[in-house]
This record gives sequence, C-alpha cells and structure tokens, in this order.
Amino acid sequence: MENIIRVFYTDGQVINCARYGNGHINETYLLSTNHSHLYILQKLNKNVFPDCECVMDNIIAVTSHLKKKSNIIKQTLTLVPTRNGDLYYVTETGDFWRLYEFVNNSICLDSPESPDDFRQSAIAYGQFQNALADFPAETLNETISRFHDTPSRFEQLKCAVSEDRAGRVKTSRREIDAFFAREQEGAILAGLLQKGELPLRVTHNDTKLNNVMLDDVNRKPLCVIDLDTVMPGLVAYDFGDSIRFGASTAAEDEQDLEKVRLSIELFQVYSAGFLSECYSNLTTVEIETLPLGAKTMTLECGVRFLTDHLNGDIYFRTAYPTQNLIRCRTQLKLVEEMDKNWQEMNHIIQIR
Ligand code: ADP
Ligand code: GN1
Ligand code: MG
Repeated sequence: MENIIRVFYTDGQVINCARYGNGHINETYLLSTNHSHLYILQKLNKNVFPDCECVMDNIIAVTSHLKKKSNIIKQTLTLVPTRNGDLYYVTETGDFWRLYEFVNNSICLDSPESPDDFRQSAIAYGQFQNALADFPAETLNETISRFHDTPSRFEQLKCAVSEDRAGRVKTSRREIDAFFAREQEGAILAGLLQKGELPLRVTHNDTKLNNVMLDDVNRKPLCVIDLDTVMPGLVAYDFGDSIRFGASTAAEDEQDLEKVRLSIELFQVYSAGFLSECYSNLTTVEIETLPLGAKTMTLECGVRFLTDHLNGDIYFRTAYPTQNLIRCRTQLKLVEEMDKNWQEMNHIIQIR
C-alpha cells in the first residue's frame, strides 16, 4: 500500500489508510495526511471492468464536462494526479489505482434518514442528468457491455443455471423459477428501446443512495460519485435504480422479508424531486415508463444477484455465502410490492 500511496501527489504525508465505504465493487480506502487532508484511494475491480483504461477515460471526460456546469451542480469528483502527472496509476500486475479528493463536510447514506434526504438525492441525480444532457454520448466507452440489457441478464442467469458452478441450483430452485416467470415482463423496457420509442441519454446507471454525497449541515446535494458506469442509457434506469435501493423499507440484504416493503411515500418524494429537475427535458414516453424502470431495475438486479450466487459469488462483494441469495429475495419481494402498488405508482407519475 505504501508504494501505491507514494505514487500520488498528496498534500502532506499520509498518516492513516483504512478500508472505507459500503460499495460492492471497488476496493476503497480513506487516506488522511498530517495536513488533515482526506482522500479516497480506490483499486478498480478488474474482474468487473474488463478494460479499466476505458473506465478512467470516461471519468476524465465526464468530470471535466461536469466541472463546467457549476450553474447546475455544486461539486464534481476530482482526481488527484500522480507525481508523474497521470490521473491514475497502473501497477506491474495491471491493477488500476486512482485517488480522489474526499468530498468534505458530506454524508453518504445507505438508507434515507428522512423523506427529504431521499428527495435531495433525487434532485442530485436529476441535476446530474441535466448537466450531461449536452455531453457527446457517442464518445463514451461502454465500460460493462450490456450493463442494463435485462434480456441479456436473463441469458446470463440461464447459463449460470446450466453450468451450476457452485452446486447451488438445487437450493435456489424457488428463486430461479420466480425470476423466469417474469422474464417477459423484464424485457418490456428493452423492447421499447429497440423500437426507438425511448431515447438514449448519458446516464449514471448506478444511482444508489450511497452514490450521492449530501451536505452534512443543510443535507442538500453536494456531489454524485461512483462514475464507473456513466454510459449511454435510459432515464428509466437511473430513476428505477434509485427507487429499487432507496424506496425500500429495508436493506438490500434483509433476511426478514416481512420488513421489505416499497414505501409509496418515498416513491412519491423521489419522483417529485427528480422530475422537478428534469421534467421539461423528458419525452412523454420517458416519463410514463419511469415506474416500469423501477420494476425492471429491481427485477434485473435480483437476476444479477442470483446469477452471482449460482456462479459462486465472483462479482458482488459478499460477507457470507448466502448473501447474494438473500439479496435476490429482497429484490423479488420488492417487485411483488411494486405489483401491488402499480396503479398508485403510475398515478403519482401521471399527476406531475
Ligand atoms: P463502489 O463502486 O465499490 O460502490 P464507490 O466509488 O461508490 O465504490 O465508493 C464506495 C464508497 O466510498 C461510497 O459509497 C462513499 O461512501 C465513499 N466515497 C467514494 N468516493 C468518495 C469521495 N470522493 N468522497 C467521500 N466519500 C467517497
Ligand atoms: C453495485 O458499486 P455499487 O456498490 O455502487 C453494482 C450495481 C448494483 C449494486 C447493487 C458496477 O453498485 O450495478 O445495482 O451494486 N455496480 C456495478 O447494490 O455492477
Ligand atoms: Mg458505489
């Protein structure tokens, strides 16, 4: 670690380095220096990102665009250069490391402490959408191929079932059947995209509540982080993934499914916050398909957790062997909750 840290041009000497955050993908460390300067050091997950250079090229381009939009957004992630002036470091073994300025005086939440926290995250992602509206989407690399292509995620699940690499198919039958019963439903959004009824935009694609930093005093949006998956996508992906994670009444890995509900209040609050920022830029079909985005992203994420469980937990970071199975169950429960609240969800979006 010391050799990695020394590569970067820090303000003062690094006196502490510790694992940090609850992300499922990268290795994240908090660094502090004897000048009381904080940084976030990350090793990219090269198993998840086959071409880390493409990821870094996107981030450099997107952050430099966002920095020109101080009229729309407050702060943008800032990469700290190496002593050679590069914006990331590649080790001899091909690992990619990067250093970010820590977003000071901020909070990062795994669940909203009040409906207003969730509203503020919606405003952050809505502003992010606006700030990238004039970014040349065709110049972005696809950092993970077919990331939100739900039918292709079902194909990956089929492969995982037939390979049964971890010998877990037998004990996951109920979940496998439940997801496949919804395969057609999961393909509706992709079908609309294919028919040209929905426009591709530059989207974040991983809009969890813990990928936005709020001001720790006034709790207003400060900075959208985790830009590894910024790529062309549908607005419904960004809206939907936020609802999936933040409008649930329980954690993604809650074992007691009784506790997992869709909060209609949080759905309403997020919809209002998000649309207050980007309503005028969206087409009617985009707005109408936001609830479908929530259901599709939840279904898709459940499929991804189950696939990883069957593959032996090779993608998402896990703390125990059934965590991905438990995660996929909460997603299934949330999809059922969305079925129950479907009319209400659509009504909330329509009355805007
Ligand atoms: P992952 O892809 O693994 O989710 P993230 O980039 O989201 O990685 O980082 C993991 C966590 O580290 C975030 O949820 C947040 O708590 C913290 N974090 C990341 N970047 C910053 C930053 N620039 N300032 C403060 N905290 C950060
Ligand atoms: C991962 O990186 P993180 O923890 O913010 C994943 C998302 C999933 C999410 C589920 C690159 O997000 O797609 O929705 O876990 N990111 C990647 O919690 O796969
Ligand atoms: Mg993250």
